[in-house]
Amino acid sequence: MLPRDISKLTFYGDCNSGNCMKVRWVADMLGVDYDWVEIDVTSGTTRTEAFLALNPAGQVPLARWPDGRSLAQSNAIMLYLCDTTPGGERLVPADPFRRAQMTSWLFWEQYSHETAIAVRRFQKAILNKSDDEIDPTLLPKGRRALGVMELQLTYSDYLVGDALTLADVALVAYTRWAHEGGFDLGEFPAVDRWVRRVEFDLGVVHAREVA
Ligand SMILES: N[C@@H](CCC(=O)N[C@@H](CS)C(=O)NCC(=O)O)C(=O)O
Repeated sequence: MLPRDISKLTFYGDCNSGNCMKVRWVADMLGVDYDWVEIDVTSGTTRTEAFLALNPAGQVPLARWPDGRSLAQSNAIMLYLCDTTPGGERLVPADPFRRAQMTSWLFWEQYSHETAIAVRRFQKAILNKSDDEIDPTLLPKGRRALGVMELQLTYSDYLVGDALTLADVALVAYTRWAHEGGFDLGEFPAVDRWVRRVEFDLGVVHAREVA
């Protein structure tokens, strides 16, 4: 059930979704006051008329304000939170080129990383499909994405320079769960070290220790 009226910023999200958790981590880091409405993405709730009225794409995360505004897309929500919350500038470089580098990683995450690593993890760990039932292109595509990150993180501690930005938050969301999708971070040691670094910065327990 979706609340009809809300009195403060409300996030609709599923705690098993990296896209949803990245929004939550940023909100928590910035001390944003919000309500969280848990929506299991396998329950069909995102396809109900009530939810589609808020987000025609039928996806979480979704941010909704009491004045009626709603915003979809995890990376857009994170950017908006940083742009409108004191302290948000800590996660977004002031220099326009650095900011563009961060945005470049955000687009890459959604096009080349999430579409392989998050999708394979969803099929394997959430829908419990066997490897035979999963699109065989996802494994090499995800490994290629991890290889790109490995190359960058061999040279820098964070994806953009030497400080945490939204690029790290966006990309750690599913990289930390990559093992659940059948990926071995042991093959990508710089990525593995970076995952622990970013989890520490976010105050998140290491994913493999939770498991
Ligand atoms: N590009 C979107 C992806 C959102 C997305 O894929 N959401 C999934 C959960 S991770 C979802 O809501 N799936 C439910 C559905 O498609 O019905 C974002 O970054 O917010």
